[in-house]
Amino acid sequence: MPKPLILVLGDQLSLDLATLRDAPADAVIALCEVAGEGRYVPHHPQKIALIFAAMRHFARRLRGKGWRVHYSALDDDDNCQDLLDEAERLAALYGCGEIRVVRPGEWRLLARLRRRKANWAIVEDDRFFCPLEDFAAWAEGREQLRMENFYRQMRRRTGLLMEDDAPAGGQWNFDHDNRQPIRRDLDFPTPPVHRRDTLTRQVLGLVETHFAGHFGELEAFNWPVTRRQALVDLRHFITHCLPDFGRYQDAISDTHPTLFHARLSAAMNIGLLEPREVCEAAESAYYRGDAPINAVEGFIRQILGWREFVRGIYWLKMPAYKRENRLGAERGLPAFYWNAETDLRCLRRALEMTRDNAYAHHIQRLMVTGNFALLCGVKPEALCDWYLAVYADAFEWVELPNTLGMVLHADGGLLGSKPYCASGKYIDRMSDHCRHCRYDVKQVTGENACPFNSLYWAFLERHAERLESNPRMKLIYGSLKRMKEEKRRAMRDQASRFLESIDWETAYGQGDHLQGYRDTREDP
Ligand code: FAD
Ligand code: DLZ
Repeated sequence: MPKPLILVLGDQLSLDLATLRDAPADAVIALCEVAGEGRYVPHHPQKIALIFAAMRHFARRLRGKGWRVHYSALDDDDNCQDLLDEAERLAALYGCGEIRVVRPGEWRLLARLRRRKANWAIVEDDRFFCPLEDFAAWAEGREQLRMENFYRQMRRRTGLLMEDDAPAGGQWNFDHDNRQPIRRDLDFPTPPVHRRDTLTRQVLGLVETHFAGHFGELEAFNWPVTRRQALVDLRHFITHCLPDFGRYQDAISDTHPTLFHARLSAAMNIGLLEPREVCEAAESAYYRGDAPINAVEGFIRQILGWREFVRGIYWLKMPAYKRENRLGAERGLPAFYWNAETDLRCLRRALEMTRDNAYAHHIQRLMVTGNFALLCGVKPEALCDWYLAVYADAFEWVELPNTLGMVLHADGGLLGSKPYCASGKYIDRMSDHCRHCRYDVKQVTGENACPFNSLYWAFLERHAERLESNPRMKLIYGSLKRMKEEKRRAMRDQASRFLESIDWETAYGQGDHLQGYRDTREDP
């Protein structure tokens, strides 16, 4: 048998990867930095640096284990700058009969792979708890796909937080103990600072040179680029953050980007940490008595429940899922999503933190930048590409269902039973932004009124036909109906004036930072 070429993608950096586990001793392992992957959306420079630095360290680790590794660096003269072309070039160069790759996490790449003529073998990705065929079997025949039902099944299947047949602590879900707002006296743990070795410093220089026009700063780069660094982050989270994770999971801080969140999604998504070991570390903390059940259950639910659930939905529904737009949203993105120049304090801080760290926590993504885009009617395509670009953990299998489904409700309620729309009142309750804001969160109309308020009511009016019969929205539509028409008109006008004042990206790819990106996404 001629030796295979094993292509390891930048988000597959795990020694236990299916293709590596079964690799013959003479296999050539290829890791390829290519401009094509850096540019199909304008990724945040920290995301590109994370992937490249982690790839370079992983190649070194593989060599240390005795593997023959070919590493295509971005500035190699003979680099094709496209993943699939480059792998085919290397297969020819090394006389490999077959190219093996674990199923990529994005449809665009899988679709391209399936159309290739060379001898590609696509191997299932088993770094998840739930194989895709099991998810499809679970979904089969169900009228509604609800995370909570799926999650309970996953708890039973994995035994995580299970005591015989019963959930630990006597309940499946402890969210009633969570959801506390920000408090002035909270002391947030500082994440570990990772040393930048020569490889990482070289990558930072490379990214600075080649991706200078992309939105995002490199200066604060502090992502784990090796498994060892990722384990340091995991230990830090379990010791210092997990005990308070549940309580303050939904809180938003004007100053602190991470609060008690794990900041582990990027490491898990690129293969430096296994979701199972992360869940088991949290479970052990509970049984040691180091973290309460509401925190541990809430945390495990995010990974065993939401993370697996959105992946299942993605592969079940793609490629049609990406075209969904049930609320008929047609606006481009507000231009300030690319420069953080807005006087809405909550948005400004979420965007600044995103720019500086390639990170914003879930509630900032869902209830600040996401909620604002939902209320304004930003079209899924524009918002999804933004989320895919700006976060270090962003890969389409997880980003798209969260954005299109959870945030924009563009799938008609497949992923979530109601839109997560909210007025300024919610942001004021959960955060300390509003007291720094030029707008008054208590006002709905008038020059100083918080724009979230009128946008919220205008959104509800606009989509009444579709949403008012939703049992979870009945209460709020009751309030809307009780309002006098005069007040409703004033709110509508206020929202319209605000929307007119925004600088919108009218066509995708219009801004300098986006020029040319659209064309690089799929083979013609
Ligand atoms: P924590 O809050 O500490 O949560 C722990 C872990 O749970 C995370 O590391 C993550 O692996 C998992 N998790 C939590 N919520 C979700 C969720 N809704 N879906 C899937 N996994 C979840 N997550 C990504 O990994 N990549 C993305 O591209 C991504 N895009 C998102 C886009 C939008 C619009 C929204 C609302 C959410 C998105 N999420 C995404 C989910 C979530 O916001 C991030 O996983 C989380 O903020 C990562 O930070 P953390 O590790 O500190 O998470
Ligand atoms: C995100 C990314 C970037 C920026 N660059 C590369 C790269 O140069 N080489 C590579 O193998 N992978 C990269 N990735 C990750 C891929 O985009 C990812 O594997 C696919 O989107 C599938 O999830």
